[in-house]
Amino acid sequence: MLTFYSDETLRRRARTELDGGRLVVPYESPERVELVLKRVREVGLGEVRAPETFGLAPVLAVHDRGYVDFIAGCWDEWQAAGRTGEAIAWIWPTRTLRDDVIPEHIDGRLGHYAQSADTSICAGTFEAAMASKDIALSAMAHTLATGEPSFGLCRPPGHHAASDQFGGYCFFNNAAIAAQHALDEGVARVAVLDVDFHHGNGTQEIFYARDDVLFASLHGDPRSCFPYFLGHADETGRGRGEGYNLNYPLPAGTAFVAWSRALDDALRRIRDAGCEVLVVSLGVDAFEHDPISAFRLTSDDFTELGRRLATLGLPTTFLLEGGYAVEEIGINAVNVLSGFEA
Ligand code: Q9C
Ligand code: ZN
Repeated sequence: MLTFYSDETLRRRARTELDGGRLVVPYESPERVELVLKRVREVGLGEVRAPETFGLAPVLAVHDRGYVDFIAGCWDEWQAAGRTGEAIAWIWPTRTLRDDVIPEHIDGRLGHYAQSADTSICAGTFEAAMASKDIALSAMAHTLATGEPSFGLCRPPGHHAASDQFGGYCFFNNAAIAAQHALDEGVARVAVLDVDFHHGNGTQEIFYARDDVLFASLHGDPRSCFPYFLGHADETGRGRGEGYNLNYPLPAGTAFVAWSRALDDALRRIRDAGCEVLVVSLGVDAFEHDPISAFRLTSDDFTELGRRLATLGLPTTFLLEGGYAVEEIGINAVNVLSGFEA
């Protein structure tokens, strides 16, 4: 299987994440992709290729123009305001405030475009996000051209990024951008299967009212897990999108037996919907030792996940999302890909 990778993703090296009232070194670190790349090479998964550049048009196909401009200019604006730390949102248009007038001040704009305070913006964030979506697009382009599976070593991840919001370490929604690209190339219906521990709220929001993308997500129940405010089972889609959004919220402590029952149901629904291409939002934070998650998948379970995905027989693009047990991230991500090819 071909892997797409770029050093440009390493240009985001945030120093701060607000975590339990402290500023810590972010869980979403540059070494994550370096370790996965190392494992790809160790097991001889296949060629590692640099991405093509696709520009902003495919980003603007799923994200709001004002939002993209904000991500592009935030760091400069923040520095122009004389700030020394990284850009962190701290006020939001919550229930009792107005959200229809976008502020001019950088602090207000940050609150408008942020969904959580865990994700600081620093030098290189926009450049890394651009490289990440180019990796996703290149992987999808390869799958479309050849029918062969591909792996996009995306970083930063994407699935929490909504049409006009960043958060959960995500800026551009790589999976949504790749799925939309497939549609624009003539595919009639794409499935996005999100196996990251966290609900893919951004992907859900982007495609919620549409029937050309089936979104299915297995995740920690939002009653007790990030992102807390989306991902319930009764979110089934809107308008013509009704029935094309499938959430499988699962309790903390879920292990592979229960997890894979939800997986098999999602695979059946993907089959029944006649999807022609599969995008896998491949977070490996469902791993038993993930430091910020609560499922109990083992490294071997990830291999079995890959095997079951292959039973769909669809052209498939895997895009890296979360996974923070840095020691094992390479093993777990590559186990899925090896299982798929077995
Ligand atoms: N600092 C992905 O897996 N956790 N994002 C915040 C408090 C947010 C995870 C913890 C988790 C986001 C792509
Ligand atoms: Zn996650």
